This record gives sequence, C-alpha cells and structure tokens, in this order.
Amino acid sequence: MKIYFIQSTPYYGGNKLVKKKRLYFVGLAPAILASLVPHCEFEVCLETIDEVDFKTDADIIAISGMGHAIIRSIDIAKEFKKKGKTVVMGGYMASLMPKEAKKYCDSVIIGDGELSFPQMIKDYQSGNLKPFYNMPIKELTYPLPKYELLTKKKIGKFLPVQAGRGCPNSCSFCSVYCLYKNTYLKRDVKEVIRDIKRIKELGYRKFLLLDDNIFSDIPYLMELLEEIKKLKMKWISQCSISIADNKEVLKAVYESGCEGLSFGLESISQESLNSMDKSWANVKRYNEQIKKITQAGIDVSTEMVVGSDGDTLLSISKTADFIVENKIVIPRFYILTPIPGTVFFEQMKEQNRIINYEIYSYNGTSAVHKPLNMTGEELTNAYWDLYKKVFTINAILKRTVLRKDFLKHPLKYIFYMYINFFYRYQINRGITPNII
Ligand code: B12
Repeated sequence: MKIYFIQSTPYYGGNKLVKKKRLYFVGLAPAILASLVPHCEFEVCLETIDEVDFKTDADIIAISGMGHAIIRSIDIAKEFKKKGKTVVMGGYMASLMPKEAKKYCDSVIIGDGELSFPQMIKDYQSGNLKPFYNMPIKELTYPLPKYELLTKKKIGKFLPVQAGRGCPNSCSFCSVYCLYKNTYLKRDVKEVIRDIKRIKELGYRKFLLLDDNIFSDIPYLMELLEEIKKLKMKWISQCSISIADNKEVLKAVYESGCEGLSFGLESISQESLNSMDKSWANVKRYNEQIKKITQAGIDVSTEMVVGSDGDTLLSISKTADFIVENKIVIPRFYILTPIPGTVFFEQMKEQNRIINYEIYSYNGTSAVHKPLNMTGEELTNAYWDLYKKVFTINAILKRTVLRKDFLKHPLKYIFYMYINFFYRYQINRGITPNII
C-alpha cells in the first residue's frame, strides 16, 4: 500500500508556481503522518522544491495545503481524480473549508490527523472510506516522526519539532483559533526531547520549535528549556511579545540556544488590535518590548497585517518607519484576509463588507474585504508600497548591518541582509515573502 503525500506550493501572478531551490523551513505533517502508518510505503513531495509525479503508482494521494496554496492543492486533486486515483485532503485550509475541499477529493480529514489518518487508511483498505473524518485528539502524543523523509530533500538547516498545538488566545482573524478554539495541547517534555535528540542524531544542529505560543505556559516552557539546554542545539520559534516582560524566561530562552523569535505584532494601531480581539497587546509598549528581547540576545522578526478597522493610509505608511526604527531583521506583512471559517470572515459577511468571494483571490496580497478607512484598491496599493519602503536598499542596510552590535555578530547580520535581499527580489516579482 503506497501513499503519496503532496504539500502544494502557492500560485503567484495568476498561474505561476512559487518554486525555490531550497525550502528553508519545512512542516511536520508528512513526517508524523508517515509514522502513524508504518505498514505503508510513504513518499513525500514538497512542491516548492519537488515536481509532482502525476504518474505515481501510489494507491492514495494525500494532499495538504496552507493558506492560498489550497488553490494549487485543488488543481492537483482534480488532476489525480481525472486519472482515477483516490485522493484525500487535510491540513489547515481543507479543515477550515471541508465541504469545498470534498468537491475535489474522496475524503477530507478535519484537524488533527493522529487518530483519523490511520482510521482513514484502515477504512480505505476495507473499501469503506468515509467522506469526512473529524477526530480531535485529547492528548498530543505521537510516534517518532519519520524525519528521514525530509532530510533527503533540499531543505535548510532546521528540522521541525512540535511542543504545543493550538493557542490560548482568540484573535478573530486567526486560523489556529478557528480550528482549535482555545484548546492548547502540549506534548510531554520527554517526547519533545526524544524528537530533538533524533534530529541531532541525523546531523542537524538547529530546529524550528513549532508552537503557536510557547510563552503561554511558563512552568512547561521552563521545564522544556532546561532539557533543551543540555542538548546544545540552536532553535527558533514564535510567541507573544509579552515574553519581553519576563526577564527570567528571556534569559532561560536565550541560554537554551534560542536565536530568534517571531512575533505577530499585527499592527501599530491599538484600535486595529482591539478590533481583532487582540487587545491584550499594547502598541505603546512595542518599542520597549522589542528592545528588551533584542538586548537578551534574541533576534526579532515580525508578522503584521494591514487593512483592519483602525488602519488608515497614514498608519500603514508609518508602519514602515516603525520597522526601520526598531531594526526588525525579518519583517513580513499580509493584507488582513477574512479566511472562510474564521470569526473575521463571519463579521465581514454580516457587515456586507466582502468585496470578493472568489477564494482564488484570498492570498493575503490583495484586498478582498472593504476596509473602513480606504478602498480595497487603496489598501492593496498601500500594502505593496509598505513592502517596497521596508525593503529599499537603504532600509535593508539600516535594519541588518548598520547597527551598533554589528561587529559582535557580523556573519549573522550579513546572513539577515542576504535574506532581506532575497525578499526584495521576491517583492519586485510580486511575491509576498514568507520564511525562505
Ligand atoms: C512550518 C510552516 C510553514 C513552512 C513550511 C511550509 C511547507 N510547504 O512545508 C513555511 C515557512 C515555508 C510556510 C509557508 C506558508 N505558510 Co505556513 N506554517 C508553518 C507552521 C509554522 C507549522 C506547520 C506544521 O508543521 N505544523 C505541525 C503539524 C503537525 O500540524 P499540521 O500541519 O496542522 O498537520 C496536522 C494536521 O493538520 C493533519 N494534516 C496536515 N496536512 C494533512 C494532509 C492530509 C492528507 C491529512 C490526511 C492530514 C493532514 O495532520 C497533522 C497531524 O495532526 C504553521 C503553524 C501551525 N500552527 O501549524 C504555519 C501555517 C500552517 N502556515 C500558514 C500560511 C498561511 C502559510 C503561507 C500561505 C504564508 C504566506 N502567506 O506565504 C505559506 C504557504 C507556503 C506553502 N508552500 O504552502 C497558516 C495556514 C492558515 C490557513 N488557513 O491555511 C499557518 C497555520 C500559520 C498561521 N497561524 O496562520 N509555513
């Protein structure tokens, strides 16, 4: 029995596929899913770096898709269906719009795959495949992921290791909240360490700690950090900016090998944060908090969205100054998008503010809702202007190499400069950069 797992790549500029020579960060889903069905042959295609083998002899085509890459997932599914293959879909987007996804495949797994994927395979083998599987887990635990499926590929220096799944916050635009509500499950520290040890054995010295908010359970985090520290590895992750206010945790994070954290700052308008149910973050404190984190030796990258109700053309333009002033080494922006299934989508629908229902346009780079203080077109233009302003050569140099502590870590900042120039290249081609 053979399974062919495809992680699709997004389209850009109409029907061109985002392709890269190397996928620096990879997801964990294929390695986990393969470990759940050890009796099956499991082949992985990461479409950003691999070509889809439409002639595969696999029995099941399992397709995953993140964000707007779901459009490509659907096209792949259609192609395999034409060839008479059994196609199943899973991952965030299929889970948020299962009925839509089901139109193009035989079965959809909603949410966690730990219980449902082996069940789905069993049902397939007994000729009893169900259209939908929705079997949420109560405990986050799984066998050792089959990392070997990823290491042969052109990936970066990091392998993914998961600590928690879900998030205790409830931001209205967020897919994680939408899928998991406020459920936040953590893996046993021993299990997390088992995986880190495995990737060390495989020759990796760095890992991407997957957790939507690693700062939300401090005792758990401290226990985990103590164990990570012993392994002498480097890691990066993401969490809420409030970590800045806990000196002891920041120190432990740094000493355990953390090189950088990514923060969903979203906006420099407090009104915008409040409108997204993210009033727990305080814009006035952002500068000071970023400084504290940087001073603790941890590099700061940011994720922000434009187009929420507190945003004006002026505030979007000022966002560029904020990023340069704070010397954010890796900044990323998206247009706030009402992803179907999220609270924000329902709000926009109710207020009659969706201006484009064509899911193919929901890629976070053009407005599909009517913002409060500008037109959709103005928002799209302001978004690209923001990216261009933050990625001028001057701004890139200021944020990376022209800084007081450059001589302390020259190689690191030159590397960040290189990433920024790659982003600049992508932006000039109309591609929104994500972590390369
Ligand atoms: C690593 C990662 C990446 C990497 C790797 C991508 C890749 N191609 O492999 C990079 C950085 C490149 C990336 C890019 C993007 N990402 Co990303 N990414 C993640 C991240 C941080 C971890 C994913 C992961 O491994 N999770 C752990 C695994 C175990 O969980 P899982 O993927 O959900 O899988 C489980 C189930 O969903 C299920 N499952 C998953 N797939 C399938 C498939 C089948 C067939 C079945 C049966 C089951 C199944 O089984 C797994 C075990 O239970 C998540 C955040 C998160 N919370 O997951 C965001 C996340 C998935 N990304 C997201 C987005 C939006 C993107 C981008 C579109 C961003 C952009 N605008 O450019 C791009 C798309 C790139 C692409 N090629 O598709 C969103 C998705 C939201 C949504 N509604 O779809 C997330 C949730 C972040 C967020 N909070 O918004 N991403």
